[in-house]
Amino acid sequence: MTMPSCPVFILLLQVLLLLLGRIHCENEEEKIKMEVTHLPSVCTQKSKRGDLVNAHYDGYLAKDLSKFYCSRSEKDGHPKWFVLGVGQVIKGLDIALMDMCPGEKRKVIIPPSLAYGETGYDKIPPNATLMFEIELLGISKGPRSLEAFLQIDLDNDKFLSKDEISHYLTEEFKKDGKQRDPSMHGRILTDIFQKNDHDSDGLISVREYNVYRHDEL
Ligand SMILES: *[C@@H]1O[C@H](CO)[C@@H](O)[C@H](O)[C@H]1NC(C)=O
Ligand SMILES: [Ca+2]
Repeated sequence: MTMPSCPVFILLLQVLLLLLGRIHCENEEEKIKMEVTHLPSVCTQKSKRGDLVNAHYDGYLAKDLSKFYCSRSEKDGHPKWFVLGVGQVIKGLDIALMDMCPGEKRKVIIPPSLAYGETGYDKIPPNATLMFEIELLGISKGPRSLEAFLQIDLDNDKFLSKDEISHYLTEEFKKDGKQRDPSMHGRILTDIFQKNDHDSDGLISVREYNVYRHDEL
């Protein structure tokens, strides 16, 4: 093997440094700046991916602080319910709302790459950095979280079959180790399908599972 000649070597080195520089810059760009503006003295739980969270958030354009969105004035000012970390809100908010206590408030600055990107959206111009004031009001997990749905949906087809729910019940019953009448399993299963399989196709869809049940609040 021959060594590359000196000018070629230097060129390679420069390209490498350039690439490293770019990666570094891109990482910088991706970052969200976060400031906790209120932390409650008691924190019962912290928000995480898959939780159904209830939050207020007001959005501003960072460049002139003009307000483009206010959850307090939309939908009669009811706070938003959404599943955290699954893309129901922009990426930046999905990240900024993680690890928050109920009652906590944050001020966050979100780069365009984690918001509406190079195209923008509606009132948001292209390449806009956004500022949000967020307040997490509540966290609801429970068996109706999207997290639980995905856990039950073994074949990942976004429908829960009787087999999948039956398997889930078996696993849940094993956890607490209590003796149960075997017929109870079947009764629960029948009950679940009666209450949730609204179109009676023998499968429970995400909507039927009611992951978004708080949407209309
Ligand atoms: C947005 O940013 C991208 C990448 O930096 C750039 O190529 C593009 O021209 C920008 N668009 C506008 C409208 O400024
Ligand atoms: Ca399924």
